[in-house]
Amino acid sequence: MHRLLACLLIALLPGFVVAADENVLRIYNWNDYIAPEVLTNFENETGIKIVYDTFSTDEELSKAFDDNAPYDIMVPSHDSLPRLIKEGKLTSLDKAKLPNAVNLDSQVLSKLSAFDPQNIHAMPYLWGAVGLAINTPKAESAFGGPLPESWSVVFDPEQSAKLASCGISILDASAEVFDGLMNYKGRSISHTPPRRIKSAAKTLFAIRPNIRQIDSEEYIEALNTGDLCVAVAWTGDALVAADEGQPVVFVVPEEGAPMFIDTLVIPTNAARPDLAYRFINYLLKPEVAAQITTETLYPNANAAADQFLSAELRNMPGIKLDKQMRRRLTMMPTLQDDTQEAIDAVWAEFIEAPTPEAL
Ligand code: N2P
Repeated sequence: MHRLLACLLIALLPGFVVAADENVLRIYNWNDYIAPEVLTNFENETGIKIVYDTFSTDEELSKAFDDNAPYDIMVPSHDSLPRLIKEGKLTSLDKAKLPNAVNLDSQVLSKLSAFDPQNIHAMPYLWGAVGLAINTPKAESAFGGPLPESWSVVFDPEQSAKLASCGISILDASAEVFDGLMNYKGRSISHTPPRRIKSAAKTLFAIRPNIRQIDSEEYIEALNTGDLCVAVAWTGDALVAADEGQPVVFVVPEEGAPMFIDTLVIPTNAARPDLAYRFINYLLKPEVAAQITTETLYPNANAAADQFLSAELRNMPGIKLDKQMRRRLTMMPTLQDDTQEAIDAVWAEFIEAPTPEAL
C-alpha cells in the first residue's frame, strides 16, 4: 500500500517525468553554427533527444566550463584547449567510438595537435578566419572611394569616422580583435606584455565613438539586411550575408589576421558521454559535415565532405582559402595568462564605454 502511494507520488512529481534513463543529449555550441535539420535528423534516426543551447562569446563558454554546466558536448576554439586540458575539463576521447574520424583532414588535425597533442581531447568541427565583411557599395559611398584591404578602415580613427554613418560593428571576441589590432600595429599578439596591451587599447577607445555595435550574434542579421557597411566578422557570417543577396565581400586584411579551428569535446562532467560519442561520430560523416558547411558557410574539417558540396561552395573564397588569404592568416595563439588578463580588463571597459547614440 505504502509502496503504491510512493509510486503515485513519484509519478506526479514533474522532475520525474524525465527519467534518468531517458536518452537526452545536451549540446552547447556557437550561435549560427549548425544546420538545424542535422539535429532533427539525428533525433529521428536514434530516438535521442537533443537539448541544444548556444553561446556567442568565449567568455560564456569559459563560464560554462568553470561552472561545470551540464553539457555532454561543447565547442571550444583551438586556443582554449591547452587551458581546458590543464584544468582536467576534457575527456580523453576513445577513438574506437569515433570510427568516422578517419574522414578528418590530416592538415587540420596536424594544426590542431599544436594545441591538443596527438588530438586526444578534441575533434575539429568547423574552422575559419577573422576579417572584414564589407558591404562594398555602402562602404565606398561613405568612404568616398575604394577601401584599402586593411584593418585601418576600423582602427584608424579618421577612416572609421568616415564609415561610422553607414554602420561599423566589431565582434565581441577580445582575443581575435586584439590579434587584428596588434597585426595592424605591425606586431604579434604572442608574448605581448600587459603594458603593450594597455597602450594598444588606446586605439580601441579612440575609435569607440565610430562603432555602432560590439557583438557576435545580432550583427549577422544586420549584415544580412544591409544595416552595416563594415564588420569585423567571422568568415561564414560574412559569406552568409552575400548568400542572402547583399553585396558583401569578406576581406582578410593585408597586415594579417587570425584563424581558428573550433572543436567538439566531451566535458569530463558529461552525464551522457555515450550519447556524445554517437553525435560526434554522426557529425563526422562526410555528408553531414557538408550539410553543415552548406548551411553555415564555414569550412569543415572533413576531407571526405568535399564531394557533397556544390562546386560553387567548394571554390568559394573563404571556404577555400586562396593563396593571398593563406599568406595573410595565422592560427590564433594561446595567450599567456598576464596578456589575457590585461585584455579582459580592457575589453570589459571597451564594451561598457558609451555607445555613439548615448554620446
Ligand atoms: C559563428 C561562430 C563562429 C565561431 N557564428 C568562431 N569561433
